[in-house]
Amino acid sequence: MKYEIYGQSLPNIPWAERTPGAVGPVWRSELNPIIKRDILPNGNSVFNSAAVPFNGKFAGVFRVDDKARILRLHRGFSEDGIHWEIDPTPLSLIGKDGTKTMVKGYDPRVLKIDDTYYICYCNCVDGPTVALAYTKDFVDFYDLGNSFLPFNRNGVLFPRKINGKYGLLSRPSDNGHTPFGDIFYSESPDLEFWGHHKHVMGTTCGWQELKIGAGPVPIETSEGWLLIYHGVLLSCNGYVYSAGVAILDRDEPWKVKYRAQPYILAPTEIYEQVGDVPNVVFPCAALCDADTGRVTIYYGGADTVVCMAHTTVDELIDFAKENS
Ligand code: BMA
Repeated sequence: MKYEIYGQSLPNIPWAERTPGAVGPVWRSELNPIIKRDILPNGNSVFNSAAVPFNGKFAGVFRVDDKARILRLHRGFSEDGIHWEIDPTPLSLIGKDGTKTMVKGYDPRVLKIDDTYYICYCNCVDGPTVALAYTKDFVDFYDLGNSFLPFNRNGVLFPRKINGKYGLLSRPSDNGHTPFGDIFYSESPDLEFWGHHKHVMGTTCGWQELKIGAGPVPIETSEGWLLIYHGVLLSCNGYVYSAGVAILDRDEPWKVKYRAQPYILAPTEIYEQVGDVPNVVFPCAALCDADTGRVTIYYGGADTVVCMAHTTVDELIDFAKENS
């Protein structure tokens, strides 16, 4: 390994070597889509979801749009990170007064800090905005409330405090299918109150000309924070969502060190091109193994299914450096 991942060993990371003939820094799982739209009888689709290592296996929080087309979050469990069982009962959060409320939200990201798993998602109760919740056991989930005023989406927490404060990336937006959007960094002493907002990066051209948003939880490496993000272009047929890679400074993550111009993944497979929203690749989670540098990305395909792709920390960092 050329570069180091500052994180845990994950010898059981779901993994496949590069597919013969695959071009570029990322290769898709040949098992895609790993979760089909009809895994739950009451579900219309399952996509844009997040997995984490949990008790030697894996747990996750899944975006399930139900058959009334209400956006719900569901917990799920897996022995191998590939084959999942999703709880058919949508997640409810326990509020400060002890009452439980079913979440109406989407696009979760999940990470562990100390002994707690945090879920950062888009809450659509009072207009879309970034909200946080936590669990210690994937049984009881607690509400931490909205982090920002509406409208904001694509909230992604950093996995440790930076300069003594928690860090969060987000993308201020509008109430609809926002035709703009840059990534910002915010700080908090307690995960509840956020401020000191700083601009991180904006749109450029081509696949990321219209808006961008953070994807999986950033991966800490010897070169900086590895950020996989999505970018959107407007074609004559609507929005097209692809994924890219950037490296942010470790101590000042609002500073971009490298940012690859070409995408790392774009909707070119049938399960990314055809679905409820065509032409969407939307990464929400990445597992990594500090010993081998392996990285496995979970992403939504066409707002319909969950897919997986593989790469390594060396592939991503070299790609970002060589194509900045
Ligand atoms: C965004 C969100 C994402 C979705 C994308 C493409 O606004 O709703 O969950 O994947 O649009 O439809």
